[in-house]
This record gives sequence, C-alpha cells and structure tokens, in this order.
Amino acid sequence: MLIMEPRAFAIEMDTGALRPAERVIRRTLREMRALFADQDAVERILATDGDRLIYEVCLAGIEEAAGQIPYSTTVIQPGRVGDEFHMTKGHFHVLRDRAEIYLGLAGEGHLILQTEDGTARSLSMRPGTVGYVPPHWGHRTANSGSVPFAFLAAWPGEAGHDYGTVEERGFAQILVSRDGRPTLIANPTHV
Ligand code: PAN
Ligand code: ZN
Repeated sequence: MLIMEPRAFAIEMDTGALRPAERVIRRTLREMRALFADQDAVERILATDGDRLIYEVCLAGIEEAAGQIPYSTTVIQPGRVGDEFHMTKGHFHVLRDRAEIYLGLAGEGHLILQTEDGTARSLSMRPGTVGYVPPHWGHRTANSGSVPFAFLAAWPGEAGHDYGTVEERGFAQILVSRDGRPTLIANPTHV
C-alpha cells in the first residue's frame, strides 16, 4: 500500500489557475476546428486572425486510478466561432456510470450535458455554482460571458475520458448566442 503525502494546492480565484499545476493543457481553435458547427466561421477566423487559444486545463497531477479523485481547473477564453460560444472538446467517461463535480470560480458559462441517446440539458454556471454531472451524461462547458470562465472539476480516478464519441457524432445540442442570450439549439452537424 502506497501512502501518499497530503498536499494543498492554491487556486488563483481571479484567473482560475491552479498552483502548482503539474501539467497545463492548451487547446486552440486549429486543433478543435472540427468540433464547431459553423465550419465557414472556423475557416474565416483561421485565415484572417490565425489560430486562437480556446481554453487551458491546469491538472493537479493526481493519478488517474481507482480510489483517487483527480481534479483540475479549466479556463475558457471569452469569444465565439460564428454564433457558437467558445467551449471545451467535451467527453463521456469511459466508465459511463462515473459522475463528476464542477464548481464555478470566475466568469460565467454553461455546463452542457447529454446522454448517449441525444437528450440534452444545460446548467448555468457562475462563481459558487456546484454543477453535478450525473453518471451516464457526456459533458462540455462553454463560456457564455465576456470574461474568462473558470471552474474546478473533480472526478473518480478510474472514470477515464472518451473523446472519440463526441469527435465522431458531435453533441446533439450546441450553445449559441440568439438575440443576445445563450440558447441551446439542435446541432445541425450532429450524427
Ligand atoms: C474536466 C474536463 C476539462 C476540459 O476536467 O476534462 O474541463 O474539457 P475536455 O476534457 O472535454 O477537453 C472533466 O470533465 N474531467 O473529467
Ligand atoms: Zn469529465
């Protein structure tokens, strides 16, 4: 039996950065281009403005293993691709019946959830909102505000991350700006 040393981490509440982060993952528009519904808007942005940072994940470095509770903070930059808000790639857990907890830290956004049969929900997230991802719900987050949106996430270490299902099929619903309001609409590119 391995006895881990207890450790404290700090979250910079204004930026959502986790310190010390063991690893920081940066996701840019170029690598996420296929995930946005408006492909013309993707091409236009890449051609005129070049690549852009969509979000960063600061991982605490807790082992992805049964019994552990890995956690991270995510910071999504404000902005849209066409009408669609900047968002994370989104995933299901490999073990579908593993849940997750999200805590809003800064800015405002939406937690977008869907089951494998395409049922979709969205939860508005602000600093202090605890969003619960129940077992079996795929999940992604979007920044629906005008400043960086940051949140903490903690999940069971054995859950695993399945990105392929979302890459192949997309989310059934996407979060777009309609009449100045974040609105969930059917995703025209969903398979
Ligand atoms: C979160 C997400 C994080 C980044 O920690 O991994 O917000 O989103 P993607 O993983 O979809 O790129 C989580 O849900 N972990 O299970
Ligand atoms: Zn997750």
